[in-house]
Amino acid sequence: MIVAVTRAVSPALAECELTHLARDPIDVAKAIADHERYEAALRLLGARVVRAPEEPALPDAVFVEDTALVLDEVAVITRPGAPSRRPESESMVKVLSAYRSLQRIRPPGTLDGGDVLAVGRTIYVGLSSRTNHNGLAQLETLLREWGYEVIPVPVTGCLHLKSAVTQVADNLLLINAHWVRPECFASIDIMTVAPSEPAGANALRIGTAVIYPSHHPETAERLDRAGVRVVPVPCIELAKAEGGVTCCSVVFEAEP
Ligand code: CIR
Repeated sequence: MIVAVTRAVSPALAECELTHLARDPIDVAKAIADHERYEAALRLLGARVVRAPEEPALPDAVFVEDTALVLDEVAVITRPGAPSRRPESESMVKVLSAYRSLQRIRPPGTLDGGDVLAVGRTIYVGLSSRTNHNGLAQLETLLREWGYEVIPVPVTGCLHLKSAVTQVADNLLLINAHWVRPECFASIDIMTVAPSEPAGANALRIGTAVIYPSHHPETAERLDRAGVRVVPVPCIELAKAEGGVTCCSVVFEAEP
């Protein structure tokens, strides 16, 4: 069974952290409606949606991806780089302990789940404004016993590694080559985003399909031509908060 942990949009979303975008008014009611469409897309693709407890006082709490990394063997509770986001982790501990044994990133390490791209046994970790060398080193130590290779990847111009690159098929990455160097992923095929859609590299792969923002139609067309099934979702309001489709869930395999 595929589990997708999500969390309700906070009514305080408009006070979210922002790094690269100017603050643009957010229609929270529309963000909530879009988020419901996103959860419906997860269910359509066979995932069981498990909602983490609401955190109405934490503006960015809907972006659960940043709080945890779940692998087959273990879940790692992260220590988000933005101090305002650190209280989001505690309620994820309760949810994820039902599925995995837990490890934690500890101070002075910081690591956002949005900076972690797992491709098989290789874990690419973005060195962004949110994830530091200490966090990366802790992750490497935690995962060594299971034979994962942790590879640091410099990221510029965007918030997280997965703003710049995500996996869309078995051996295919979707990438914005201005934000991350394609050479970092030497053995994997690369498809670039449409030039007019620089934020289009964030796709959420579920099985053989991807959940993908409906506001990036040209890149969606490229994915379609490459044989990737695209399930479009509206997510412009969450994008104003610098969120994408991977950020709104933590997806993993679990026993039924
Ligand atoms: C933040 O700046 O932390 C939020 N406003 C957006 C987080 C998006 N998360 C992600 O891409 N994994």
